[in-house]
Amino acid sequence: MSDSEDESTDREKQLKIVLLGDGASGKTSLATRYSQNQFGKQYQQTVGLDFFLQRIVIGGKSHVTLQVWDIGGQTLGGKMLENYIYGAHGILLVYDITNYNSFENVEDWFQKVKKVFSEAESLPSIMLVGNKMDLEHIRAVKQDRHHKLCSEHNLLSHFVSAKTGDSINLCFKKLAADILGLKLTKSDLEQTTQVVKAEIVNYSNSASLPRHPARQPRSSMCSVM
Ligand code: G3D
Ligand code: MG
Repeated sequence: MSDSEDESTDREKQLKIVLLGDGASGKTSLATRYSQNQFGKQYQQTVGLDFFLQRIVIGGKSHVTLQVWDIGGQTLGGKMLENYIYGAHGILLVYDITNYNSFENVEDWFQKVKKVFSEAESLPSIMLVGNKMDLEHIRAVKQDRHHKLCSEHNLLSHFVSAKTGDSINLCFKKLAADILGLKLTKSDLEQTTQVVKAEIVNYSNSASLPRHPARQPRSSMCSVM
């Protein structure tokens, strides 16, 4: 296959994934952990909107690029929100398992997605993500409630911790596999469930650290699609 054919295949397989959910549910932390394997050093945002690209392999042979969007400080009433959701192939509806309110509001975030896709034939793949699993001891949302909401709205389900990194790669892989109609293999599951220790940040030194490691193919400026 020539280089140009290679590139066009890659372009075809770029999936837009949008992180939605209440402020402080951990969207930016999830994005930072996934893109840079870091916690607590949030990337600089451009006018409250940002995305990065992440290449993954599913089933050992299907290459796909995820275009992961963080909506920044946008709230449910935010003017730009519908533009961010527009064209998404996958949505992560994120809530904080220690904050019941953030779970209750998932319904409204879901309705917003339905509104944006009301003219379309089908909804994107949507996953309910309970974040902050490292705080299980102060969990405020019972697992039953989580699973009930998933079955009511036909949502994929996942629990993660942006702090420890637990299960984050698998979360994105599961969503991408669902979008593409692919099955995850045993090796996909094994490779992506490892727990990464949260880094202890020395805030007095962290200001001088580079925020964007060179190997990360991400854009610091982007336009609304
Ligand atoms: P948002 O982008 O959805 O608004 P952030 O949320 O990513 O900014 O996270 C909000 C706060 O929750 C941050 O704390 C962040 O460190 C914390 N947080 C995010 N994910 C986790 C997690 O998995 N576990 C724990 N324990 N905390 C998490 P601060 O104190 O900076 O506001
Ligand atoms: Mg944020």
